Amino acid sequence: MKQRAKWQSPSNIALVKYWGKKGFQIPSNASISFTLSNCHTTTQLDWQRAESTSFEVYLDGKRNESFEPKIETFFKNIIPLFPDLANYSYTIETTNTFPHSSGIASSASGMSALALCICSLLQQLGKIDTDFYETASNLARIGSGSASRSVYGGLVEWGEHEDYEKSSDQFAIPFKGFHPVFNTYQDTILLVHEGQKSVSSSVGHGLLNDHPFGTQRFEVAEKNMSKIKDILSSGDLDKLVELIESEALMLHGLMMTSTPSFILMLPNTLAIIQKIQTFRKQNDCHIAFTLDAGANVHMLYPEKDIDKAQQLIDTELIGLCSNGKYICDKVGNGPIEIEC
Ligand code: 2P0
Repeated sequence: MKQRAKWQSPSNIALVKYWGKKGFQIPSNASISFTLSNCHTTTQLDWQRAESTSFEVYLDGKRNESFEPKIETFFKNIIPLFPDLANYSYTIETTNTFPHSSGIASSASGMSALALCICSLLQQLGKIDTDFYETASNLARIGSGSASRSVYGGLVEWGEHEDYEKSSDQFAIPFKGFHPVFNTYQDTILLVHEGQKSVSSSVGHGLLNDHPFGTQRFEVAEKNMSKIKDILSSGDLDKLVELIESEALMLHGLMMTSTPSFILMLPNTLAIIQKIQTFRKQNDCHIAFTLDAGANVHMLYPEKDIDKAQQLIDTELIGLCSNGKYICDKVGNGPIEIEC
């Protein structure tokens, strides 16, 4: 039997943000994201029976020992769930479609791709007795919270919330029944800063412990999850724009008001935000922004606004991007298993 699995798995962009944990990889509030299409990781996992667990990680064909401790920690955390995983040595070969230096987080796509490969191994061993993707999402979460949402296409919810049936802190679920406008939603990622993020996600999540506005944030996030469910079902884009921009600014506001504080926006981030808001007012469209924990801007818009968005980029935004760079992406269908 072949001792290899290969999966392509996408990144995602959160609309209501996960920021803050209660306990080990348990989110302080539920979150919801669009799965992307073009920004993805492809990972091949090879395994061989061995006396003890060992790892070799290759990135773009080159051994990358700096990733190996993170992978080792990940396996240490999932082996208690699936003890058979301890009986192998692993080779992990991974490539991303987006450049490493772009400042786009690869943990969601990378950890979900690896989790899916591990699930293929577990399936071969006959060790998966619940749903394959639910197991993959659970393992991906243990590697990186946002990765739990990357195992499904479309819109994906993670975290227990009373308005989302079968929602769980352990794994993400696909959000069904959304308005068709979201089948073709666009995400243009405007690269303001290429390079490493200045605050790691573990430090970032930790900032919410004892944060002066932490409790309020988690309450607002729970309410925003209720609101966005209605918005995504009805396709009310005016309300969507208002909610996602507020979520993005709140995320950054929380980082600005924590101890220590972090300002992750750069002057061009703010300039882009203002250009987007002014253009929207003047051009009767639904082009909006959201932000990750960094300086880059995700410009989200429906397919009907593609021409306007391109005009905005060409005339106003490209000069504010690092080396004029931006990445065109859109909602995607989720991971793909690759023959190998
Ligand atoms: C999100 N982010 O919902 C939020 C919004 C960034 C900003 O989840 O510690 O890499 O690996 O569970 O998932 C980034 O944090 O954190 C993140 P870990 P993760 O997408």
